Amino acid sequence: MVWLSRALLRKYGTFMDDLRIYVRGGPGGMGHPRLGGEGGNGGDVWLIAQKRMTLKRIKDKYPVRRFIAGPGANSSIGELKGAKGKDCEVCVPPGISVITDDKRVLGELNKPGDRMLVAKGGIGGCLATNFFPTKGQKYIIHLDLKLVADVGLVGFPNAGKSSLLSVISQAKPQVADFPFTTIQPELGVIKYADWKKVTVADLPGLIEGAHANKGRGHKFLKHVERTRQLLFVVDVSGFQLSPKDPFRTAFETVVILTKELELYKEELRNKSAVLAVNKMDLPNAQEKLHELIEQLQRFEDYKYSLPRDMVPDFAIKFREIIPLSACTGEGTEDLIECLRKVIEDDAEEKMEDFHRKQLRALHPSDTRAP
Ligand SMILES: Nc1nc2c(ncn2[C@@H]2O[C@H](COP(=O)(O)OP(=O)(O)OP(=O)(O)O)[C@@H](O)[C@H]2O)c(=O)[nH]1
Ligand SMILES: [Mg+2]
Repeated sequence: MVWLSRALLRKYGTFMDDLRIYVRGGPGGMGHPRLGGEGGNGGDVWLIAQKRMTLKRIKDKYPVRRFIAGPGANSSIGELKGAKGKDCEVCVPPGISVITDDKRVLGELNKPGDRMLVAKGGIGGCLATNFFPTKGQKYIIHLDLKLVADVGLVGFPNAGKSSLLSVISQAKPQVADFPFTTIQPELGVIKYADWKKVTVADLPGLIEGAHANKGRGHKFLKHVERTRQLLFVVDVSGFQLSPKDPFRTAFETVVILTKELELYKEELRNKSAVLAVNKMDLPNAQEKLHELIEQLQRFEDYKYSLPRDMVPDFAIKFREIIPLSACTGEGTEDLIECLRKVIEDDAEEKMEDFHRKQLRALHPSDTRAP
């Protein structure tokens, strides 16, 4: 297994979703004490989101990963007000969170053209600074790439997430009967007859303890955060990571996945979710499906049969439960239609909410507004 993961890492090792860089604003220029001249301000460092840019390209182009803006010009007899230093513009991929070394989020760049100032240049020398300039700001920051997708696949390893993605979209992710086949997120697009598109992110399998970064859980959970809709994928027959790990039924896998999301970030449990019960072609799948549905419907009764630390504070409410088989294709059309419907319903709800808020803002005293 170790050999296998190394081979896979060699193959997929070029994918990067985090890059640490050094940024420094330019120093200000000297003032001119005798003539009262002001030095120019130092240049600033900006991040600019650009289509088709990748973190890997930034790293290849700037192996030292230092981005320093130009110095402000000194004040001189010919030019009393020194010119501003040259700004340094770093092109980054859209869908980036900018994070400090101590995990503080400074901001996000979500779409091409978004800009963010990350290090301001120093101030040019002037009367207030006794004509001495100040240095530019300097930081070490992380460019943290999150996938922006409509739907994120969430499940234990081997549940059939990649198989499902390859059936419902044009993507061809690797599929194999060992855990952790997928080690990097991959995007697929579902194309509908009327050209509507829904993007789906295949994420590496989560395991128990993912919230505490077990199995590099954080790396994968962070991608879940940005998807609009979660698609839980479970194996109707349950899951066992290895012979020394406990066997988990389909119900237990749903409960554990919910708990892992909740422990990682409480807000995740408010995300809209659909449940795909996969491998319905296997023997006894129908009985197991009925059992799972019964357990989910009567969650409050069944949760007492589980260890306490496995049970989430709130049961996730699935918008739909869809039995299917990625192998035979049974049920996958229902899933494709269902994903579109829930995404459109959500968008409509958000729009209504927005209009309601606007109405309230226009008539603050009108309590009759819905
Ligand atoms: N019988 C049956 N097997 C399936 C089905 N879907 C997937 N499988 C098998 O389950 C195994 C795992 O499938 P993957 O699609 O790689 O699973 P995954 O969830 O992407 O796994 P990781 O990438 O490891 O997280 C493969 O051997 C698939 O052929 C199904 O509907 N029925
Ligand atoms: Mg996979």
